[in-house]
Amino acid sequence: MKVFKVSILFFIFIFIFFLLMARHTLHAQQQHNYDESKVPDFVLPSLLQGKDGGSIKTVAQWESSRRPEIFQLFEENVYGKSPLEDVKMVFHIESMQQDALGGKAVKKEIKVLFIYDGDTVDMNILIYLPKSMDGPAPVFLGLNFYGNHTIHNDPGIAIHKKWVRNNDDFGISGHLATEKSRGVRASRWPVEAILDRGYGLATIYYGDLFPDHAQGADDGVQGLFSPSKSPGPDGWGAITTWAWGLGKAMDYFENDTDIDQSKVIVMGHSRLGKTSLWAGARDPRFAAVISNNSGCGGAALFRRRYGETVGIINKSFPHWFCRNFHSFNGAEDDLPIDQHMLIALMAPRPVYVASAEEDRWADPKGEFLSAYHASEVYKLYGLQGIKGNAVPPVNKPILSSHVGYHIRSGGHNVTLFDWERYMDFADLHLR
Ligand code: GTR
Repeated sequence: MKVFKVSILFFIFIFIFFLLMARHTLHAQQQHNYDESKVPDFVLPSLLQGKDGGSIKTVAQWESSRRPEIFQLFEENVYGKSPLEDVKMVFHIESMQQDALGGKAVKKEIKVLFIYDGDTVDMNILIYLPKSMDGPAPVFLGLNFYGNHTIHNDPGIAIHKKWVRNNDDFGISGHLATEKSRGVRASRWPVEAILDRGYGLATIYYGDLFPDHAQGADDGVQGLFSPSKSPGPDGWGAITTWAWGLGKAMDYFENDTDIDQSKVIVMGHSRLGKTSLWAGARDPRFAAVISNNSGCGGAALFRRRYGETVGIINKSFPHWFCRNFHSFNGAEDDLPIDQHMLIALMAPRPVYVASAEEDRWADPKGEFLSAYHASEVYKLYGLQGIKGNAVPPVNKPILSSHVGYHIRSGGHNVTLFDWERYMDFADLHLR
């Protein structure tokens, strides 16, 4: 009897011990640091040293061996792979207006139908092109958070019927968008200013591809392939699915003679900035890539562990990355990559990273350092990257080099200042 009691006590003790340990680990993962003096020492994985230890000295070596190696590491450990089988696509012109926005723009709404194994999912591209253009227009392409109708108060934009995140300020409840949310995100999409500078704008509601919640996969594109092909540990998360959709928009642009397919600039903010970077890495057809306040899993270096960390992001958004990525919670130094390598995958194409001074969660310094370290690969191409390793002064953009950067005053947002710099950068490098 006594032995029995002792062993029960022993088990209770062990149980409590493990409970405390688990809590401690969880706590350690959720803590975030905003103190620069507490950023740990770290060594970044080398860009120009291959897996076999050999050093990469030429563009040919980079393109044939190191770049594919790094790309695969990102697919397997961070974002996940999209299926090898492809879908069929049908493009429908849903609307076409020659004198939109008071005569400034040609507006089109294109429904892209993805067809696989008898099932369909649709993605809707809203496009504004400058009316004054002669010849195909260069275009900025970006996903949006609440629906195409939220980017402008143009009454001609269709309102989607997909799942959408509730937002009291935007009058969105019951996960359904209504007329009330028309134009609510217009401040982030200065359509007229973009048109005035001779660029077009194309945008897609990201929920068409993967509704942004942990159970969203089957209600978007992944539902076409699953359940028979549900993703394995290195299978696609939401970010890869969103990036996949951006690539499909590029397929559409190749069929639209009003769009200059050689000048499509993919741009995204926050989680959609993580997505624009990954889309640019996956698809070399994007002529330039822009990351706006993309932070952890975007431009910021994981190893700095400043602001949002791997453990925190995987806990809050378990569906964004592949399952393998979760094994790096609290273990950033074990990652075979860091985000300077993601930026380097854009080379030799122009890439722009933007931070905001008050957006500490996204780690502005970590975003800058990624851009700085990626510049090594641009040098291989004989192109100018970012020169010094000091963050430039606030609101003083670096534009002339192939790797651009600015830190803007203010918080986590997309402003006219940001857009104007993206257009300056595109004018310099693409026109
Ligand atoms: C935050 C998340 C960030 C960023 C942001 C956004 O909650 O922690 O990584 O992606 O959302 O996308 O707005």
